[in-house]
Amino acid sequence: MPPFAMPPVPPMALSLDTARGALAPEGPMLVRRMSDLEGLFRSADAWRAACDGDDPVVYEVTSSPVPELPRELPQSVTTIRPGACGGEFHMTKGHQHPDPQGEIYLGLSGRGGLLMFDGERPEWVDMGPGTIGYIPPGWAHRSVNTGDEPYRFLAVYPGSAGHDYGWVLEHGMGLRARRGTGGEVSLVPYDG
Ligand code: M6P
Ligand code: ZN
Repeated sequence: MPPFAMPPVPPMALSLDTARGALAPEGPMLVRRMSDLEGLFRSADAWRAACDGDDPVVYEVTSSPVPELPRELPQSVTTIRPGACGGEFHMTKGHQHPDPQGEIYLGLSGRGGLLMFDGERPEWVDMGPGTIGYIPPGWAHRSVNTGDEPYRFLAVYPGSAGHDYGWVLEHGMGLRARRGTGGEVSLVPYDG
């Protein structure tokens, strides 16, 4: 019998509470605080001050029970809280897939952006409820909350893709999303 005939999880329905970002049944849950985002914001001083303060939760990731294994299609719901650090909007760490495979995001609530970078070219996709963002193979990806409410999205990705965070620390993401004086999004060069 081929291995895919004995799946680690059975066929199932999941319920998604878009207002709370909850999945049922639910798998692992991840909470990332400001102190988990070292080296990512432009202003190291602002980042340190936030860590030394209340070290706020920046985002939470709720996963389905589908495991990150080859041939599986795990799902997760990420909620990025509103806010900024040194004028830069709250964002995810961002990662590259060590096994270059695509990924799909579906905006659920709030306003955000999907920043992608292939090492040379950055791309920005405005995200909101009902927007599907497509991440092609080989593009690192980071999500940003550009609004005043929590920004929430569903992700579906190949279970063998993996998460390489070192790639982003080494190569950057091409652009930074800063909050303008009127609250608007200002995209600036990564070192700007
Ligand atoms: C989405 C998916 C996850 C990812 C999460 C948080 O839900 O892309 O695979 O873990 O966002 O992003 P990061 O891993 O960059 O912190
Ligand atoms: Zn990914």
